[in-house]
Amino acid sequence: MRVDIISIFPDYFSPLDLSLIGKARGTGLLDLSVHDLRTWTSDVHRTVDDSPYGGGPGMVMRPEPWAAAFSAVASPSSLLVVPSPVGKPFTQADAAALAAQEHLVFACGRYEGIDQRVLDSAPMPVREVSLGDYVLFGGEVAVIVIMEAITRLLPGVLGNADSLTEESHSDGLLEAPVYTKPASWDGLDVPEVLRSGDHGKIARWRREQSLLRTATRRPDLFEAYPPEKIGKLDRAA
Ligand code: 6GU
Repeated sequence: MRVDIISIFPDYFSPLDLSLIGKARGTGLLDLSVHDLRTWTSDVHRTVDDSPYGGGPGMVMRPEPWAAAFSAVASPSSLLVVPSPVGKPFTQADAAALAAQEHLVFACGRYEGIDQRVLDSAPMPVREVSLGDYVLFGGEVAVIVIMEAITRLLPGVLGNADSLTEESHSDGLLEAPVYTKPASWDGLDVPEVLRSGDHGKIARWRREQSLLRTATRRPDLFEAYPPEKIGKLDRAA
């Protein structure tokens, strides 16, 4: 997969050299480039922003550098991803959809945002995504988050593909709690069932914990979970 990130703070993206994303880049599974938006300015001050029409606080990113940047790095078959607090909430399903794309372009807005005409006239499809109901300084950290969510879904990045199907949000539920050695620690024991060796019983316990956790912590997810799937657990148990 090819990814181009455009930002006025390219240094923000040094974490993408590390760990599993760095490894995916090293092995060629991920072809990632970071670009300084100011590359595509033409004035001596390398201006990227100006005051908002209609008044109000802060500054807005001017359209010209963005248009020039898209001409240089994108094509009509690219997908433009714009992190923004006014975007659609980013979910695991969105991560999977983005991971299936051949080429992503991320446009990191700063200040009060990017001139709307940039998104309305972009020469490729555009997705505005939000990480949640709060405001960040800019899209940079959001892009790092989104890249983590995407990269771990790329075929060949994770050794064990089961960890993708059995994790939180893969089936609309939160995952059950996990434990490792020692079996007894600080007076606290690992649940007996997990040490029983009975794989059917373990699967039922995990499923029950998963439903319980989701119902108590995320009633919104639990409400959206198909009731007939809960019934299936009862029959299995
Ligand atoms: Cl994706 N970007 C910005 N700038 N702020 C946000 C956000 C994204 N998600 C929540 N707040």
